[in-house]
Amino acid sequence: MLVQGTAGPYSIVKAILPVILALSVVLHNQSYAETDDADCAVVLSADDAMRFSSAEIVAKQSCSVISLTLHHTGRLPRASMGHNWVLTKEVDFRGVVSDGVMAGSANSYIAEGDSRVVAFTKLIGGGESTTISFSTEKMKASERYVFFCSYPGHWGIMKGTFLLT
Ligand SMILES: [Cu+2]
Repeated sequence: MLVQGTAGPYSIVKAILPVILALSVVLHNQSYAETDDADCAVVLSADDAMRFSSAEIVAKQSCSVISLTLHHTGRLPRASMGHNWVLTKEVDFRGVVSDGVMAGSANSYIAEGDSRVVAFTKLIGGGESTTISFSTEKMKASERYVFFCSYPGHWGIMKGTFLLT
């Protein structure tokens, strides 16, 4: 080892490295959800401040079916602060959103039979939860997927990336 003593730049890096690593783990955990090894399940929440609890979901390719649960932890009703969870390819996002607005609240803001939609939950209000299961058979690890809430205007903020790894 060439570096000796404790005052060199190398030592400083070495000293703060655990702090950097610990911090990155903390930050990571705040915006990240992944499928559980045992049951390929993802649990996500959304609140009255129009936020999903995760900005990124990582799912294992080995999961042929994924279960997704959305909890609305807020108090506002479905009509004014409804949330759902919709999964599409990133390229399809805009089209699905604008057709969803036309489809209206009764259809959870998803156009009926929209084949661009990989999976979606119904629209729920504060205090409610919903769970869906969907197949990953037609999904590709090379494709870019996004998830979002299709309630009008929410998708500007309530949007994240979905990775298959
Ligand atoms: Cu929403």
